[in-house]
Amino acid sequence: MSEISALQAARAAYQPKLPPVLKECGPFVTYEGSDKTESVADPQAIADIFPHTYGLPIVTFANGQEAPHAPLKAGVILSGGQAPGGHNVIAGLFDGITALNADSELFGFLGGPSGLMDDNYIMLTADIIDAYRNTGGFDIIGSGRTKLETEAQFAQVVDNCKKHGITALVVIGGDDSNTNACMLAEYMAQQSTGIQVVGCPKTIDGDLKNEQIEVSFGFDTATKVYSELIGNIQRDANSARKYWHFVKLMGRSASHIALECTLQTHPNAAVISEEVAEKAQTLKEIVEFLADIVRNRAESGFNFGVVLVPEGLIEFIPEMKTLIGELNDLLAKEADAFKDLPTDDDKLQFVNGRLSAPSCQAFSSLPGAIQMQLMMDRDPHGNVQVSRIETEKLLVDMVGDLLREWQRSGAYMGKFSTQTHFFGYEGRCAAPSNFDADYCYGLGYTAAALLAAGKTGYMASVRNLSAPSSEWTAGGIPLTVMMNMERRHGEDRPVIRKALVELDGKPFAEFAENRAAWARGNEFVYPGPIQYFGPAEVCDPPTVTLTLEQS
Ligand code: FBP
Repeated sequence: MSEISALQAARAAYQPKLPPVLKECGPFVTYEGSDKTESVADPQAIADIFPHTYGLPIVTFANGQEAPHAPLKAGVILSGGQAPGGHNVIAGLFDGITALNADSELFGFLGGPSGLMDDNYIMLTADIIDAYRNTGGFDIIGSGRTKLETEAQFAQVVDNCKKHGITALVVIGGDDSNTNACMLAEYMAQQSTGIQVVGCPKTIDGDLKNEQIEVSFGFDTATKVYSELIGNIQRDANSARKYWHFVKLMGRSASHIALECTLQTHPNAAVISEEVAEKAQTLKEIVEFLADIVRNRAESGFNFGVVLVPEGLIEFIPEMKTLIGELNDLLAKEADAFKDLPTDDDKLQFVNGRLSAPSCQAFSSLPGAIQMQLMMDRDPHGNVQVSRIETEKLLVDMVGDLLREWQRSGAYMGKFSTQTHFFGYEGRCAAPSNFDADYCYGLGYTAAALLAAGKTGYMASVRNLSAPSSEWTAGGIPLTVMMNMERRHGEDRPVIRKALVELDGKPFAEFAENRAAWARGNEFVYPGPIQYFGPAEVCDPPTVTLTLEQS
């Protein structure tokens, strides 16, 4: 076995805290059900597509008593981007099913959904699980972004499960993966396969949430890691007083990560994509807004500062959204012709000649490097890979150009030296905070209890998360509750609704109330690194977003 750090060795001994009902009753819980449920939108369309799994009650675990249970053979996959705590979900699931019956078995399908289709797996034994408890990463079985959505794929999954006698699958993933889990559950029920499907809410992006799913796992740890780094940069900026730092933060679409880090650290400026879309701000207006903050601070003698930019920003700027939509269609339809073009110039000409006039103008206004980044390969869902677009550099360039213009007319006298950063991969595989270690273990254990209760088409739900874990509750929410119809690739399709930052919500209100003061002064907060040993207020606090949302 490779060497492990002293911290990892100490963390291996950490026993995650379970919601009390699971701690007392193990997976042998009884449950209470709500009334028949409805989907968040388009109820008739969703009911028609999911006749076997629509309308199930929300399940809340109550009491329970140990009782004999047959061994359970379950399979598990990790799907999509890494998020801290994934290993603890698997550990909770393993402990849950082996508490039901010591002979239960857990198949870990390798590399995400493709492992399930190709029957590529390892048996997850107690020794393997023990080596990964409370660690970051998804390396125990790996992950992948293959889509699992066609009937032929589902049939292959059934064949593989039947071959091994697997009667339950747990999908640990984000909105797209759980949308696929919902379809798989419906297929399993429709075909009377007897195979249960349960999901767990994963993504650092924090955009898989609703009334029952208070937060997706990994968001807590990732935002704490980024906030530590931002705090360190703010201290450096405030010490050296010579640089403006532009920091791009991961989060494919929603700005929850950027907003949470802003609330934790109080930078001089933060752009929130959802506000940009709501106000239909142009790129030029965003640049003017930021340049104005730089100029005002220069007048106070502060030629330094920190700006946070969400990764998904570019797709929320109306003219860029249209441009990206056209590029996505073009690159999908003419993929072969485009792939064969030999030079970057040929590619630019090819694209320019096929865009609408306004998009052509928006495209031409961008620096060459960004144009090339917008033409890079799409992800399996046909989306631009926003993590590879250097929005922070784009903004630095454009703000710098505008400040130079103002300088020439005497409207600005300051200095604008810059540094750019992108924080994403630094936090995605960090060792889980106590919050994520407990939450993830609870989610995995909840999934086991849902399986024991015979449930299918549910997502594991652990709730009341802003309170200490001794007050957490657990249960399941039907996957169909989260679904609505959306236009994807020219078709109306059922998908789990993504949760964007709500501009009338408390976290955004807190930012809006304070941002002018944070822009003017140096009210930086330095959160420091995640702590595991020490007082609860240092080691266990939930995110500011969760605290405000539940206050
Ligand atoms: P998931 O939604 O699958 O959890 O992934 C989130 C994410 O971390 C985004 O924030 C980011 O845009 C993307 O993954 C990057 O993924 P990759 O490294 O596969 O390009």
